[in-house]
Amino acid sequence: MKKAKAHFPKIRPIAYEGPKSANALSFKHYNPDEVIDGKTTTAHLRFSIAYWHAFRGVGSDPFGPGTIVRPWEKGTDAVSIARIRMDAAFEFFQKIRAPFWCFHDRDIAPEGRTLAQSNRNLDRLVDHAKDHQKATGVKLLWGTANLFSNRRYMCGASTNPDAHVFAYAAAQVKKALDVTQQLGGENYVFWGGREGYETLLNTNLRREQDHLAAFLHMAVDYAKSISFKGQFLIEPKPKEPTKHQYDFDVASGIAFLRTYGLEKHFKFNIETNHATLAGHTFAHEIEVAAAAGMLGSIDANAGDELLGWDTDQFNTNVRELTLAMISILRAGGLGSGGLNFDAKLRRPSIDPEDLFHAHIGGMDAYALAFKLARRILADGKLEQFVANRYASYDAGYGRDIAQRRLGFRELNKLVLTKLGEPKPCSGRQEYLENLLAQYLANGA
Ligand code: XLS
Ligand code: NI
Ligand code: NI
Repeated sequence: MKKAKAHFPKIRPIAYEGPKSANALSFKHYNPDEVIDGKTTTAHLRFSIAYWHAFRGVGSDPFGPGTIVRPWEKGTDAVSIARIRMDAAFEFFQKIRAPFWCFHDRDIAPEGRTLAQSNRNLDRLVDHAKDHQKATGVKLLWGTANLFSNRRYMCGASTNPDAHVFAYAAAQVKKALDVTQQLGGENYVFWGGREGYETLLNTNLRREQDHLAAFLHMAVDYAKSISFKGQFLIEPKPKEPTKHQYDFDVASGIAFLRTYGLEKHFKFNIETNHATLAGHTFAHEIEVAAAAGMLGSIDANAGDELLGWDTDQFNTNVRELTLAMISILRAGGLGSGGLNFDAKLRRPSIDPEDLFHAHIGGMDAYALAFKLARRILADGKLEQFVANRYASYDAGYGRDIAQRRLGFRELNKLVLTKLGEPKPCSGRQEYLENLLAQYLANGA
């Protein structure tokens, strides 16, 4: 591949300079090459850049069009612009030291007048991406299809009342799976888009859920037929764009998948801001997925405590991320998943340099949280506390309860003849919060 012109000429590859560095364009905690337990930090954290935000985000909101104008967005031919944009993107991936990227089909290539034309455009950009991946070593964490922007999807894709739209969405996802496979994608994501409803006055909820399940079964069958090895991921979100999204949260996602016999084929892509919109903490969603053996990947971002929509901000809340990391590490990590920055610049952050500040902050916060979580787990105080709290189920009648060897009759007799009144025991929440605060204050 011939060397392209630099799109971020003033910015050198970001280097680790340690927590005391005064250089804003350096990592304070993310030391990509540091080897921990035989693996580089890069391989542990598997950071990924979200193409739609980093390279298609323009800062628009319902009150005005974009504010962010990139110097490389020049020309009249949409496919040529898309190619140059991709050059800029891969330069960024390398300079920010991200080993992965993620995209929707329509992020990387313009939609054509027909599906055939859209597919041709996509093929051209996929070829370009292949060359870039080869030249840089950056890999595809996951691919997905945009089934929500085009007008045809205004009433949903697979849950659309019109079977014609369902068929179109199927054709689009078939192609998205093909190209994800061609680029070696390690996962494929299904975020609900407009799979939900606004009013029951025009909606048959049962039929829509049946159709969504039919769609996912078709995806599973097709992936098998092409020997696609990537992991399928559902990304729950409770609301936005529709008022009632069907994949509300991880728990309802698990129920949906089990109802329709899909649970073996899917894990979850958990997004911080979607968790909080559902009224959960980030760590709660991770724990629910992990408990079912379905923790897949993370869309790393943050919401705003005061706003009730998906603000997709970069997350620098080390406390929140440390708790999340504890849950992730305890579950044995993310496997083929990673930490994808599904996060965007604020509307007035218009310089290319802001892209670097944003991602440096997100990466550093996660890297610090990772180290803190490792320390906390290695220390074992928290783990030991929780283990002790449940110790009564480890032996005797407690173990018989857990193993379902006793019933109400036996326990009734046991309480009446032997056990009597239980002795209450403190949950020690404040003590544990202080312990956590101490870990955070002492640093990694
Ligand atoms: C939107 C979602 C979306 C998915 C990919 O809220 O987070 O960006 O991650 O379709
Ligand atoms: Ni997301
Ligand atoms: Ni989101």
